[in-house]
Amino acid sequence: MAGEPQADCLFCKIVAGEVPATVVRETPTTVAFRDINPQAPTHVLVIPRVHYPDAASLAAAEPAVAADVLREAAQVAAEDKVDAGGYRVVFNTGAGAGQTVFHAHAHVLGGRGLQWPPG
Ligand code: D5M
Repeated sequence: MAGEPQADCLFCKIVAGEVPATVVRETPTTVAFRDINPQAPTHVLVIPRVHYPDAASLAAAEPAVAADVLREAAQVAAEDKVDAGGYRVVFNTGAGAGQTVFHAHAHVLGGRGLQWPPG
């Protein structure tokens, strides 16, 4: 069912504590942890505890939780002190955009200059 944990989902396993992660923040609806392959000095993923395959389906089904993810992205940037210098929040959506884990997640990237447009 939509929103339910998926047995084959890596990020559902992180939410459940079955796969280790460097968790930096937790709320009743979200978990934030450091990316295993960081692309910037700060590279944190903010995920909803509920399972939706991407940000679009999360926002459509549970807009309040999607807002929680955005709020937590800002909190992560503030706690890592990258907010003043500027940071980026990215939702890769679909394989063609580079999405590899199909559990909605925001990348929070900061701590270095970021080019535009991204590759
Ligand atoms: O981003 C998926 C991201 O998930 C990618 O940047 C690597 C990261 N990743 C994969 N496995 C782990 C674990 N176990 N811990 C932390 N981070 C992880 P996408 O937008 O789907 O390409």
